[in-house]
Amino acid sequence: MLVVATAGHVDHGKSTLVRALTGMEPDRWAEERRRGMTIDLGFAWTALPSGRTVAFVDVPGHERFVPNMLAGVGPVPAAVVVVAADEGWMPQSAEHLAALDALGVGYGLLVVTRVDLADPAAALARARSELAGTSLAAVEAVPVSAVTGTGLPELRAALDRLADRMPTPVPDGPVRLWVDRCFTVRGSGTVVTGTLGAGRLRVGDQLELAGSGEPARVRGLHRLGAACDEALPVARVAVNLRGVARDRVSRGDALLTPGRFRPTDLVDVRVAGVAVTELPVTLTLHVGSAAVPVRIRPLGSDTARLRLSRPLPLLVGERALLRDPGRRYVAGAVTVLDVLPPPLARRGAAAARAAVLATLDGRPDLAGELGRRGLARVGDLARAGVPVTRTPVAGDWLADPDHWRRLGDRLAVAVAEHAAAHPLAAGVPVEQLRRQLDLPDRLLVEALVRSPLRLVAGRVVATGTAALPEPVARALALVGEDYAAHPFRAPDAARLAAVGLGAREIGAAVRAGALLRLTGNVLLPPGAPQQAVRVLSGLPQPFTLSAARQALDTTRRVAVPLLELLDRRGLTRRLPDDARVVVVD
Ligand SMILES: Nc1nc2c(ncn2[C@@H]2O[C@H](COP(=O)(O)OP(=O)(O)OP(=O)(O)O)[C@@H](O)[C@H]2O)c(=O)[nH]1
Ligand SMILES: [Mg+2]
Repeated sequence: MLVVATAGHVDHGKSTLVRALTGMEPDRWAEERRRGMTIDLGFAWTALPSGRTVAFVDVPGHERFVPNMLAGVGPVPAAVVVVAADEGWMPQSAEHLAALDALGVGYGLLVVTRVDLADPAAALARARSELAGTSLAAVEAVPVSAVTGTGLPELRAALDRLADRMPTPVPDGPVRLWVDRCFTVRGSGTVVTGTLGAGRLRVGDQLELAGSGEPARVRGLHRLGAACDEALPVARVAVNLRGVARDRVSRGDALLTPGRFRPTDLVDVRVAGVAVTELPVTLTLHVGSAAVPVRIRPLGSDTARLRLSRPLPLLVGERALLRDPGRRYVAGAVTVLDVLPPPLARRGAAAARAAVLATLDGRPDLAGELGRRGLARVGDLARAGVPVTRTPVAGDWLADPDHWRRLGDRLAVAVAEHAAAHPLAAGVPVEQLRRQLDLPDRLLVEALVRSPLRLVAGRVVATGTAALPEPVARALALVGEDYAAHPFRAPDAARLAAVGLGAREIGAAVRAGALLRLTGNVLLPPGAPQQAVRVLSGLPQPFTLSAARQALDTTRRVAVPLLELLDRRGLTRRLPDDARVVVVD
């Protein structure tokens, strides 16, 4: 389905044209028909020569109703700019074009109407020159008279060609349906309408309202006035919502796929068409069908931070416009650069931020986002419109590779410093390191632990003799000489006391991985199990405890717990007669 909005000055024949093409009445209100003037959005549709459908969102041209016009064009991907041959280019022709250009609407047609009243050449030439340099510069132009029917067949054909050029919609994307109408149907409850630009809607779907976060289930679905079970983009749809009171939803709200958007009230943007320092402090931001007052904080010559008076489900790269509702003009074209901007608390933060914003163009860029943020959650980036194509470093956390390496280094330094200050302490608690490195999640600390660091019972410990205090390292060197001669002979209590290894020193050495504790104070070098397996595989299999003891040149005090350790690690297997075999894999 091709969905197009009309645009153009009051009384230039937009509604008459829609009526002539569709046979439907776009002016829904009695007051509109009485005054011969569109006040609010109108909807009408018809089949094109190709058989496909075109649906119109007909907008008011009067300057008082520009906010309604903006709600109509905001969510629609294409526009028909209407100029009357007899009146030519007028103020709202210009304002509507400025709005379409600001929103980046690049698909459309120029229609010069009322050609039965005047030669269209002058109006056409002027409109062409006004369109030049805007997003609609390249559109086809068609002169028509809705009264005599001149040009209508050509217009239908041009609409078909426009439909051919439109980008293919994404049916599998998340739904963000900007509500442009909301009403109650007796017996059915609340109904909202909108233009479904991406994603599919089905009866029974669970959605949520952007404004309140309230859940809303699709109770019924209409596409162009006909009930259906499913609607694919692009389509005009009416959605009957279960569980939503009429006063809980209004134009400017949006129906969302749950969890796929993150409404935000703080965005950093680029503003085109005006120097941001010349903007008033407050303006109205128009995006989708929403119009929200915003406070503007300039952050550079063409970038600014907007504080929205209510959160909107915005995406990086989104186009919007700023308008001065009092003075009635489009003040600037907005491109959203960041929907999760960092706070600007420190001195100099605003200038630094301006420098960052100067490098952004609104194109979602995962590497860039991670480079700037260091760390980010998968969901936050996806909900901001940034496709996530990398694997998290921990949980749902993504990290910039350089930042992650630096964090790893800082963690090692922090653990080493702690060990130096508290030589015999059992490592540093994960939570303490999380605070020290200012990380948002303990999972990140745990993921940063890599050799020679080790995670032991909620603490990060340094392993290896290098991490031990000097006297302990010296004592270990002495026992190391004993082990060199007899690797499987554990030093007895007297020897341990002689070299200065008390209970605390032994504990530190064991945690650091410099000693292996078999039981109590039965200690071996950390590589003893592997070495033992090498020796034991040289024995005729199976072998007895006594054979093992002799081959390892050790005592029962060591051999019994050592073999039990090997059994537990699956390196040896104990047979029913208490003999063992080395497990070969
Ligand atoms: N002669 C002639 N009159 C036309 C033509 N198109 C529209 N009109 C007349 O122009 C007047 C305004 O037409 P509308 O269709 O209401 O104009 P509009 O652009 O929808 O106006 P707003 O919605 O108020 O902005 C009406 O009196 C129409 O009958 C045309 O092609 N030829
Ligand atoms: Mg009208």
